[in-house]
Amino acid sequence: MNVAIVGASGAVGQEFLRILAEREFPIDNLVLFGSERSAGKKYTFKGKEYEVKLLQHNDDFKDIDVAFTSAGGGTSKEYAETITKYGAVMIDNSSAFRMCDDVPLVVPECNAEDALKRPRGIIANPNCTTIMMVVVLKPLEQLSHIKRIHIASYQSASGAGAAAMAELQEQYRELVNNEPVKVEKFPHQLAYNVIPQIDVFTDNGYTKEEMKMFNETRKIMHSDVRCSAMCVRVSSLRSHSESVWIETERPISVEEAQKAIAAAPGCTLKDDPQNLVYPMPLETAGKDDVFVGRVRKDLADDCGLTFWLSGDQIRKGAALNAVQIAEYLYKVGDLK
Ligand code: A2P
Ligand code: 11C
Repeated sequence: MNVAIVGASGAVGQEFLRILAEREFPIDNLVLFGSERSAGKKYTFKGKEYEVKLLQHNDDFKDIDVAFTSAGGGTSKEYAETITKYGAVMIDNSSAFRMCDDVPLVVPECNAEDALKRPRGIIANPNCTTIMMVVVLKPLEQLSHIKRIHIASYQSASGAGAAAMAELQEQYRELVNNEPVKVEKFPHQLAYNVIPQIDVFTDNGYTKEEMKMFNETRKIMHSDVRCSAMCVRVSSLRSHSESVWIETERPISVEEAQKAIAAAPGCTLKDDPQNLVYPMPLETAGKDDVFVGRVRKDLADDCGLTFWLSGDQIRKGAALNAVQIAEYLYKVGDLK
């Protein structure tokens, strides 16, 4: 395969390099792209150095089979045609195309085969918070249809990119040294704080991040489920966590749910509260699975179940999910 990474210098871009190497993705040629800020910089992949090329409207994608793009929605929109013109499959991590009818939105554990129908050559990678939730919802939906979801998220700094992670670390240093705290990447100081806002507000009082959870969950799961989300930024560095309440058509017991989650691809059950065992971002960072614990009945709803999850936002929430999509296409012989 000839593979391109657009946004190679970013948090997700760097994770693409690690994951493609770890999983031995079959790469003949690798081409890295960025803006003027990183063009010319070198990154090592499997012991060989690669220089970042400037992303431009030219024929650089002519021989590319698959392009992983994670350089923001504006860049994806501007370059989609350039990238896909000669048949490259663009697996796009931005929100630019997710809700387009002619672009599949894919989490391989849920709807891998949707990736096969892509009239524009684009496959969208969902929002990280949505990806991690649907991986766990899938085995529960198979037990009984999920009608309603309430979710409160605890999202790490990494969701806002590499510079935001550095800003959080810098804020703690500044506070310890009694220096003024710089705030650029978040709406407020994040160190020693939680911020009940991710992305901008929409007209209904929800943020765009919260509306992504409503809309993307329905598209991925092919479901009429309604999802009401409260998305919050916390000071963990790279794993997102979520408290999820679901209402199903028939009541699901805790044991039934635990068994289904433990057996589901991409999920690890870590649910032993008596021994203080439940997933936490410090432990799930750097891992592939979504970790689930605190499974219990919803005391406010006879058909309700509630649980806690935590997973690495940069891996399963972004780069890993995109690579798994490419692996699926490769496995079924659907890459050019
Ligand atoms: P660059 O560093 O060259 O600007 P993060 O999500 O961690 O903030 O990273 C964003 C990524 O998107 C970076 O790799 C950045 O590259 C890339 N990027 C942003 N704008 C462009 C652009 N116009 N063309 C190419 N890459 C871009
Ligand atoms: C965050 N979930 O944690 C966001 C980042 O739609 O891909 C990813 C935004 C998106 O800030």
